Amino acid sequence: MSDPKNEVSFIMVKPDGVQRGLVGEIIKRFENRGFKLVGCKMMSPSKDLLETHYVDLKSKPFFPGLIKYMSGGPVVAMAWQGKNVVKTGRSMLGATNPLDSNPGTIRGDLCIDVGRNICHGSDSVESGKREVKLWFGDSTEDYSLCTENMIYE
Ligand code: 3AN
Repeated sequence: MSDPKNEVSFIMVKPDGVQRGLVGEIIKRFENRGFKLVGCKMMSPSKDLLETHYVDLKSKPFFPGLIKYMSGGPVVAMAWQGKNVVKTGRSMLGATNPLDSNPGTIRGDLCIDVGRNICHGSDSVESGKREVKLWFGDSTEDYSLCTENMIYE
């Protein structure tokens, strides 16, 4: 069985989050929790990449608007690693519709519109692997090369 401490989630600050200067706030919450940033890049994703990323939503009426919004400026794509990072990351982000997100979550504290919900987080361990591969290929970092581990005993 794979080591749960190696679980990865793809977390993205969307164009509205970048434009509003919320990159540091979102990174801070994941770092403070104890997760490890193993991949990070600012980029303007191509339409092809976005359509592949959101392939499951292709039939939704909001799909064209979603691709347009996500193409509206640079994003910060990140890979985060740690125990239960997918499920915990989703609860840190809050519900898809910010109006349903609890205070204390990223969306519950920082936004109000489902079409401008500032961040993305993988919704399953399998999606985490797929999305990190899609956005980073094999170029994430390996903390096993560090001599000290400050999170787990
Ligand atoms: P999540 O991002 O929480 O995993 P998904 O995967 O269902 O939610 O939706 C992906 C993105 O599509 C959302 N983050 C949001 O930007 C957009 N979206 C989802 N539902 C709606 C909706 N009803 N109207 C407009 N945009 C939506």
